[in-house]
Amino acid sequence: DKSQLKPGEKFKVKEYRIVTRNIGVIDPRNIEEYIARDGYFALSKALKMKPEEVINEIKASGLRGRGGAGFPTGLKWEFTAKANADQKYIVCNADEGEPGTFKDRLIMEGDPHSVIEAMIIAGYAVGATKGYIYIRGEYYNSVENLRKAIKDAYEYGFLGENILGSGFNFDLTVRLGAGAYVCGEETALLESIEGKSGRPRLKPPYPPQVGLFGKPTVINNVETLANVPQIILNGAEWFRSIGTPNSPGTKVFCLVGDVNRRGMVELPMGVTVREVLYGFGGGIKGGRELKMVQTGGLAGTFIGPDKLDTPLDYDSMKNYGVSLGSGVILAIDDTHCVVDIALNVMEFFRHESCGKCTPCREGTKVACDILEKMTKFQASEEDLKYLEQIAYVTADASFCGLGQSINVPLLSLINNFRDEFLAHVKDKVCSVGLCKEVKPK
Ligand code: L3W
Repeated sequence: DKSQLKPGEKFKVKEYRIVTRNIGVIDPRNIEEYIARDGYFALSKALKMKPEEVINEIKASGLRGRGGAGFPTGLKWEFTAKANADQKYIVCNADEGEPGTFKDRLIMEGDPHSVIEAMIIAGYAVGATKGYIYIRGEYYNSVENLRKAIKDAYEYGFLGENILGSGFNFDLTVRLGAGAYVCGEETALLESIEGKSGRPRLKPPYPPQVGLFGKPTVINNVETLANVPQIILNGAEWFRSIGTPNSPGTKVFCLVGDVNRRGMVELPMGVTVREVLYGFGGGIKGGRELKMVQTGGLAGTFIGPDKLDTPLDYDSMKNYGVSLGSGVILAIDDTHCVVDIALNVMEFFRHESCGKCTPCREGTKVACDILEKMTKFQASEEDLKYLEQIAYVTADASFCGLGQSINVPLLSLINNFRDEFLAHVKDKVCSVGLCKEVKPK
């Protein structure tokens, strides 16, 4: 493969472990091993600071949401702190449902206390006394380890009343989701905690103003929270010395697909797609040609091998049309058909659409119908044009992020591989021989 490193050549980028620093190092079910690695020292330090000083430290660090959207964490905390209410909440979005993403699971399994410690710090900073971790029900080991960690944290006086003699109280509960992708959308998640069916709310108002049970609520992703104790301990300046000016810190990437080594790796923000794929993935399986890479999860952009030097940070979408998202890097070799991939992606969204709004419910269905016709060589050029229109309309008119993002994977596939789509509709040819003609009934 031409993109591989030359013999003896080394990648400059090295693993940098902040949120994964304890994973595989400590026994996650033993709180004393966490404490021995500076665990709960950040909480102790934060409780001696003023709440606004804690928020200012997080703001100064430049930490941004690691679930995908990259919203500044300190701002969310500040909005919630400034909101007037008798009750406020901290919610951890642990409903990791993005296909190919498993970083939050491994963080919660391997270092549950880092998330718990961060939530207590967030509670102190914004004036919230209750927290919920909303986690995928299928994540059995994470759920078990979190529950054990919460029980131990209560026993050691890190949770409950008068934490470390500070006068601050904080309670934490785990809530299990039932596997609906849309429940990872923050307002659907809130509905689900409230015992309703997980369907998104209209935004604004945003959760920091009107959140759980109508009260001001901070919602942060697992990986975002796991950064917090280290920022409080080491300071904003230390955090800013890693990554890029607009995206400080690290990102945990999940490498999946046709690479030699699949798995999770934490790297400084700004690392390139090539460095992740070849430096850590060890290149494409079986020495085959790389056909494309999808970054950012199933709602992310498909890019061709010409864009491998794109840096991965929160500006990459704006500057290079490449999404960072939740950090998935999916490698796809030349044995795959683009139409089949597009159908696969759209089937996922059709299945996971909650049905609340018509554009998403119907748009994903129509897109699947057209793509299925293409795989049977029954579609026309008009159908391809209609598919592009459906992508725009669904994205423009859908109620929440699920339907609003289907244009990204679909149009990036069509724009990068238009010839292959045209071959299916005009010449009735599939370059990899996967699609076969089926006569309409
Ligand atoms: C207060 C304002 N808060 C925005 C908050 C908002 C939310 C956050 C981002 O995520 C990502 C996408 C995919 N006052 C505010 C405000 N906020 N304006 O900022 O909001 P938004 O709407 O930009 O994005 P989002 O819908 O929360 C979309 C990624 O999520 N995704 C899937 C991710 C999956 C995982 C996983 O499985 N672990 O992370 C799918 O689309 O990358 O970038 O909190 O309230 N004026």
